[in-house]
Amino acid sequence: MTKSSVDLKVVVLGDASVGKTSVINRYCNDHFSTDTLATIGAGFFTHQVATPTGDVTLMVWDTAGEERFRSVTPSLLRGASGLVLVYDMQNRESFNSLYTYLGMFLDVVNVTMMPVKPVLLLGNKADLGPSVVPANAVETWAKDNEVEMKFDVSAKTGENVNDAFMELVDVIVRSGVTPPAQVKLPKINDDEGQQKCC
Ligand code: G3D
Ligand code: MG
Repeated sequence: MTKSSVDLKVVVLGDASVGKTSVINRYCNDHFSTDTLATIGAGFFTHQVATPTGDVTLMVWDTAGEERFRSVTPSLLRGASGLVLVYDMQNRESFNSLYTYLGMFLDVVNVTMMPVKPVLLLGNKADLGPSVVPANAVETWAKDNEVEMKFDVSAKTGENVNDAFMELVDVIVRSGVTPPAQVKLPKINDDEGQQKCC
């Protein structure tokens, strides 16, 4: 893959233990670990993506779902081009929290110029069986909030994870929106799936 010319930042938000770190680890490293450590603060993984218009370095920011870290979320969202919302399909509460996270994103990032809202909704842990959140509740929530991209995924099996992120990248790239949605950050190195923490 050629050296990328565009860096895009996406932020992953959701309650604690819904599988944010696991989903990112599956996407960026194609790996699932059963002994994930709770995320403290935030950190990012990078992933190189080939798109029809060129290569993109995606910075996927992982966050801690705990209430005590929520005050830092707005600064993390600055410069983001997209949002990944994650809930646990076995945990209704985690679905109910999504509205708060979406609001945080929309408060910071102006998406009005984009034809499709750059928000990806992931119901994680699909491998554990049917969701406790009725499909029509997800449908209604997505429609009310104009969230067009939604997938049931499993970080454990990898089901739909890649396709979901591909769709988000595609929407962001096709929108052609330039800064602040697109951000240039210094390159640390060219390794795929590398994690940085702060
Ligand atoms: P978080 O980053 O949102 O806090 P983690 O969540 O990625 O740390 O995952 C929390 C727990 O859920 C972990 O289990 C992890 O293994 C599990 N998990 C994450 N994704 C999946 C999935 O797709 N399927 C299943 N079955 N489990 C998943 P532990 O036991 O370490 O708490
Ligand atoms: Mg985590």
